[in-house]
Amino acid sequence: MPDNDNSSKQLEYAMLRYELARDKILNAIEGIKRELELKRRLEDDPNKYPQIERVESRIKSESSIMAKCQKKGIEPTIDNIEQNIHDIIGIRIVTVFRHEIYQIADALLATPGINFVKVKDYIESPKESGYRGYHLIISVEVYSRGRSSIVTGEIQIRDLLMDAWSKIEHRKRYKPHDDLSESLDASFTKHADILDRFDLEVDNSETPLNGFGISDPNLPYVAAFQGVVVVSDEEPDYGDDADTEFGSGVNKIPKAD
Ligand code: 0O2
Repeated sequence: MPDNDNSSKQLEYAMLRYELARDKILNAIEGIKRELELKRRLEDDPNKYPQIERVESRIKSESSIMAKCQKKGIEPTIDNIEQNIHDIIGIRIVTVFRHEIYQIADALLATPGINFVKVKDYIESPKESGYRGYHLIISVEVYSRGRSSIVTGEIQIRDLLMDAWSKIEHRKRYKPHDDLSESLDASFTKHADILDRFDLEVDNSETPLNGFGISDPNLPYVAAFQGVVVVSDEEPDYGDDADTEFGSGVNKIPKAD
């Protein structure tokens, strides 16, 4: 991390931008969660609406940021960090059922101010470890020091079974403090597959995918799930002196008529 006075001030300002962006994303999620809770309370069939079981968030620690810079082979400058590391803000949403993951992703991407950058679908393509989850990289605009900045963050959406496995595996294997026996190592991967089968079995596939009332297949953001990226009428103008530019990483195409 840069060590002179000016750099450490710049770092503090960068961290402020991350905190503002995290709060903005959390606020959007809270809006979705509360509306769903209300719908579940007021409507005839509460199971029609997805349920957000819990929301967690963290800002990556300085040592983790340094480790990630090393892993990516980049100098740990603020510009490099802002442009190459997209999970400094990490937000996790836990749903009850598997299909609800996609409904929540849908709802998020339909929220004004939340811009789609990239999806990593570790449910369709689990990691070798057995890890499953739906990771959305999104960006939001924040204002500080009289300027606008685009800040990216990662939203991990998992259901309860995926989350339980991941939490235990995170403690015992993913970020281990002790050596893991070979048999437990293999057991994690085997049980990820077993849980996946159970997860599919209990998933209520009858629940309509438009339960939240916004998942219209004609809406352009739905294309995001098909690997095409989307969602704005036109490229926003952040001005020449915007703090960071993720323009090249944020792959926006105009809405279809
Ligand atoms: P922590 O402690 O949870 O914050 P990238 O360079 O960002 O594209 P990366 O870092 O592999 O590639 O990102 P990716 O694939 O989105 O995964 C990052 C996060 O997913 C991790 O964050 C974990 O939270 C979770 N994750 C990924 N793989 C596993 C796994 O095998 N087991 C578990 N339990 N979690 C996993 P961090 O920052 O690594 O860790």
